Amino acid sequence: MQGKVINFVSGKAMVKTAKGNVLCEIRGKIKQGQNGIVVGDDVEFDENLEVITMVNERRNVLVRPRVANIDQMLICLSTQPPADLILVDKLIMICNQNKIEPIICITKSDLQDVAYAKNISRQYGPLGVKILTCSSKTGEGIQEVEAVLEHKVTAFAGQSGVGKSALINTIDGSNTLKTQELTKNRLRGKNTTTSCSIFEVKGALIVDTPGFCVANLKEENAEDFLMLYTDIYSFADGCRYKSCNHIDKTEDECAVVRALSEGKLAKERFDRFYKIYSRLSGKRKVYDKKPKRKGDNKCSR
Ligand SMILES: Nc1nc2c(ncn2[C@@H]2O[C@H](COP(=O)(O)OP(=O)(O)OP(=O)(O)O)[C@@H](O)[C@H]2O)c(=O)[nH]1
Ligand SMILES: [Mg+2]
Ligand SMILES: [Zn+2]
Repeated sequence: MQGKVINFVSGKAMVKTAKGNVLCEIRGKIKQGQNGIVVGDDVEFDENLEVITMVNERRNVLVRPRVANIDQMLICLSTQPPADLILVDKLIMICNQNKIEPIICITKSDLQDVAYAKNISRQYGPLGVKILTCSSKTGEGIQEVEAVLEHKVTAFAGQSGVGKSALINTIDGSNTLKTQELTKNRLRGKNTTTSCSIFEVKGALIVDTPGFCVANLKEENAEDFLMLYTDIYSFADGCRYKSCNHIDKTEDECAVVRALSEGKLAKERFDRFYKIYSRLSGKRKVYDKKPKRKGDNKCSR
């Protein structure tokens, strides 16, 4: 019989099947953990023995949280805590790298005006990323969020405190998931959600994550990094010189400079890109390292 691993309970895998959930043993060659079976795995199991017999090939697998076969990522951002758009850029890159569809979800719309959503649209609209706005408090936009989740496996990602668990609770019409007020600790990146499991909510499979980790991102060299900024990469293709630095050129020479002046690429997004790109390409040392504070969550970036 076939099913999907939705979480682990005392060393066993909870497998969701068309006929309900079955708690299966993990034996023999199939192991749980770093190189073994993970949440999201599609598996075959022996119905009588309730033992997993095979793990199907994965479409993708992320490192932290360890989760496989994600269709789309709902990247949540809001004004509380203030949005970290470098993190949003990086989450989109992780999506591009792992064939996951990124969707931006502006949460807590009751706390900000339309100008905020417009600014986000200006920066991310040109990428073709879907942008939703919602509030768990007022219910605004919740139906639109539900519609994109249907029949898909979606990982909820974004900074701690952005309202991921609250949003899942609202969609579910329950209070199953723990949420927490923003406190000093929260702003330092201590997550309320600490484990990774899949929930079935109104025909959608949802992974609530303890703040996604950009440890998933393999930004080894400048060229690979540029390719993951798909919008900038597609403009860079039109530059006159092969080794264009996209910065001190004229509009005639450089398609990126041209896109910036025509408003097809947001300056803020380019600046965030360039800061890391120039460090990777060794062009300029502009990477300002912040000293680490005690208690900072290792996994918030
Ligand atoms: N005003 C307002 N507050 C909200 C909304 N959604 C969530 N909150 C509040 O934001 C705080 C954090 O929400 P959580 O759902 O715990 O945030 P989270 O993203 O799951 O955080 P982690 O689990 O730490 O990653 C809570 O105090 C919620 O009540 C909203 O739509 N409007
Ligand atoms: Mg949470
Ligand atoms: Zn250029």
